[in-house]
Amino acid sequence: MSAQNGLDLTKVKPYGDTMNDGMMQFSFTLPIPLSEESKEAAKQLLIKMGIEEPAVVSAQDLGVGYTFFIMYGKSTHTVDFTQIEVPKVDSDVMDKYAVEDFIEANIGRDVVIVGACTGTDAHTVGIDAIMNMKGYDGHYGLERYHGIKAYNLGAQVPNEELVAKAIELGADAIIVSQIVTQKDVHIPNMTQLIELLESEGLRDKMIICAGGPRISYELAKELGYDAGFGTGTYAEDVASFVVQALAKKLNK
Ligand code: B12
Repeated sequence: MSAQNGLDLTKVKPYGDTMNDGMMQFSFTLPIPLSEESKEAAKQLLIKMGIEEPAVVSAQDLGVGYTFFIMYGKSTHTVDFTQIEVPKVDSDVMDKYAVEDFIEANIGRDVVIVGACTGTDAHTVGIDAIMNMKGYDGHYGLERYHGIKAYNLGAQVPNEELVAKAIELGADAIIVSQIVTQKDVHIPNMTQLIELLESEGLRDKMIICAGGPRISYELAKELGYDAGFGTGTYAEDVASFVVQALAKKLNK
């Protein structure tokens, strides 16, 4: 199988300036001071990763016994692009106006969506981008949609509070933002929400979505969510999913 440019899609390699040159750029820190030996250590690390001709283009002593490297090298590995399968959201993405028409035609009442950035996570920008009236990058947020009642609870919202609010407002959907993922702190927090909903007998009554730069559809599904949305998501992506999933649920 080959792409338009004659590339063999079963053996795809990084591209620098010549097809199949395998060129890659790396940036990382080693916990050792800057020296000729630390540069050699960085090169050996790349060779162990299957990189040929590793070259240090920048090495900066961070002042406390750490060195930050930027390196180039050529990958010896390829990937078979024809065998790649990625689980994805299985709804059609509609624009704001099509979502509004869909609600009118298929649901016939307002859809209630409650959202928050939960746990200890203080990042509000992601959930605001999806929910706030103004939206993000030229895409209006859910608060602006006719037929959607959107409630943005902000950040550092405990799961218990989110569930209580969802019950109070009669939510059709809960949407959760998780931005901090270091040391996998999001996993127990995301899991706890599903457990709480299950214990309240609500899990199957609501559509539950998660989003964030390191939240994949696959991860969200694994943790018991209906869908997950990553970097570059707009309000219409999650709105399209929610209204289509809700219509399916209501028309069962
Ligand atoms: C701004 C910022 C902050 C601000 C947040 C201000 C605020 N009010 O939100 C402040 C300074 C408070 C902050 C604090 C911290 N931060 Co900070 N922060 C950032 C920064 C620079 C930008 C994040 C952002 O606003 N992105 C823009 C939005 C629009 O993008 P987004 O969040 O990805 O959202 C989009 C999608 O992901 C998706 N999405 C997001 N949520 C949802 C939800 C749903 C339902 C859907 C559908 C979609 C969706 O849609 C959005 C639009 O497309 C990032 C680095 C970066 N460049 O990303 C670090 C970053 C997120 N922070 C980081 C860290 C570590 C912290 C701190 C822990 C630092 C510290 N040691 O104190 C604290 C967190 C404290 C806490 N308790 O949470 C790390 C996280 C690393 C990790 N993998 O976990 C990052 C990546 C920086 C880094 N490289 O180390 N931070």
